[in-house]
Amino acid sequence: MTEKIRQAIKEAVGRFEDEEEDPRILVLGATGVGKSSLVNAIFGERLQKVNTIQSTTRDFSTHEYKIDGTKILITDSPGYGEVGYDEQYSRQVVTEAETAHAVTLVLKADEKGYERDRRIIGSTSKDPDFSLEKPLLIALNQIDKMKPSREWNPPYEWEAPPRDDDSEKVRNIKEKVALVKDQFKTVIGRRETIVIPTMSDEEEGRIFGVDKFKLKLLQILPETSRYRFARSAKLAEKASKEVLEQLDKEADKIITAAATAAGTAVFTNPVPVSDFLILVPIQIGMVIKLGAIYGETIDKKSAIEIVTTLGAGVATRVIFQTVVSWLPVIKNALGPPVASAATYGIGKAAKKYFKGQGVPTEEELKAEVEGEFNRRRDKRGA
Ligand SMILES: Nc1nc2c(ncn2[C@@H]2O[C@H](COP(=O)(O)OP(=O)(O)OP(=O)(O)O)[C@@H](O)[C@H]2O)c(=O)[nH]1
Ligand SMILES: [Mg+2]
Repeated sequence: MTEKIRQAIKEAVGRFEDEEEDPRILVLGATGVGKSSLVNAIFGERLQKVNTIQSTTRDFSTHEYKIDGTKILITDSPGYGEVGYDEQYSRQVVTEAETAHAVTLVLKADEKGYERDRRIIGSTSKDPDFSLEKPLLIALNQIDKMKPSREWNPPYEWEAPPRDDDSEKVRNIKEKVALVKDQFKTVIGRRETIVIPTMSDEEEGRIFGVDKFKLKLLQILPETSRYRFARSAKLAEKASKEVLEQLDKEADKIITAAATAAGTAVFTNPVPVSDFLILVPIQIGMVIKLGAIYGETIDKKSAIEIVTTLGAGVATRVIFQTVVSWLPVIKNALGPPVASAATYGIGKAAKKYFKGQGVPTEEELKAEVEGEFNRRRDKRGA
């Protein structure tokens, strides 16, 4: 690898890091519903509290945590306090939500009504300063307490439509999820409500739904803090097969978006093959994001290492020359389909690597790259 490439990779990693923000999550919910337990279940024992920052509002406080070098900011809601104080409380929620990247609400599954929560969410939603873009992510926690409460036999498949042979527990969970969605839909206005049943008591082996809650959190976080969250929450760890499949889909979205961006980058001017370095920032960004999805932290040193490990699969002059020689195009210029296909190939190689499945063979890689090249070319021709 030449010094020029090494330098380009370092710069690209640096730029990506500069654009990232520490994830800031607002956790609402009454006293004792399990907010702290849920936060612990999300990040695991590695979460270390380093500081408490006084929030801008009177009652809320923001806790600063560190996990493997990443800072996570959690703003905790105090119990709802005296009755009659809800309007003021809601104003504080609005203020806290302004800086939050995601707003979550924890409810206890074995309660009814949620009058207080609904009143507060209702008036925050009506507030013109409240951002309409953020969906409300609800953890319907302590799902183990739903009837029959003595039964605990997960996994409970609560997402499928109701079936005649659902167990009593599954039926109750399905009904409750639908009910809560309804109860909050009426107060929340245009925003989306996502309800995920969870069990967040740290008692070994009893956690449920937290993997899905993490996935949803990833999806609602803005691009700028999503990957720091992903790395520290280790989404793939202890995830169900279903959540792992969803993560693969997230990875594919990242690869496709980068492949498109690479095509766009060379669209107006096909660039000389020797100038493929213009694609390094896009490809490095893609590799960092893919790493995050599968729980890997990538700094400047490891980016170079990964790029070297992936060998044939990565943004070196060699792969570009190889790719270009495979493809039936003008050999001295890098057109959009070539840029896209090469980026796609790198993405597929990186995904495989991060999933712990090694690196693809040259044949596998060639098939991916050619397939993508043909898809892109056909689309452009169409
Ligand atoms: N059965 C059951 N108990 C839970 C669950 N999640 C939390 N708990 C228990 O509920 C109690 C309260 O949990 P916390 O996480 O402290 O609740 P909190 O919302 O942070 O409470 P405050 O900080 O006081 O507002 C603890 O005893 C937890 O062990 C759950 O999913 N199921
Ligand atoms: Mg707490």
